[in-house]
Amino acid sequence: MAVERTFSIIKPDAVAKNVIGEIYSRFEKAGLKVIATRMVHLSRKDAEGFYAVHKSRPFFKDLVDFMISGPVVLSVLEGENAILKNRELMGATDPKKADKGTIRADFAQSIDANAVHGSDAPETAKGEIAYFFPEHQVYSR
Ligand code: RTP
Ligand code: MG
Repeated sequence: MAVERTFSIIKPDAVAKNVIGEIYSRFEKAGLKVIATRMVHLSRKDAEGFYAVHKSRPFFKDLVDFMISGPVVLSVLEGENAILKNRELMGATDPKKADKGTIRADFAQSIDANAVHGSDAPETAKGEIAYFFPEHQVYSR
């Protein structure tokens, strides 16, 4: 299994809940290393650009409004099978459908306020990482 990188966002609801450390701890216990990190309050332009793939979806405006409602934590995670591993740790998009013990089951309150984002494929991971982190701010180890 190859070492991969994935992109993670701890969304405004989870930052407000004070569970940044809890979530990082789950990444680390699963063998994922935080190799880049930054807390930021996204601008509307940043959030719209990041979610451009969802532009025509009915939930786009609510999603962007939510993502700019407070600070978020952006991270690059590295490890074996990192993309799928992170998706498993996150659980289903809708926390009501998320497996017990996943981040969303434990910390999310709704499909909008669902605690975390994680890349869904190698190409999207690459693009999402590059959207927020220049290569010299990513500390592979
Ligand atoms: P994410 O991109 O945040 O990791 O989540 P995901 O892959 O599980 O979900 P995705 O389909 O990519 O949707 C991105 C985010 O949009 C919100 N959403 N709302 N109301 C709705 O039907 C709906 N569907 C999606 C969620 O916050 C989701 O995380
Ligand atoms: Mg997605």
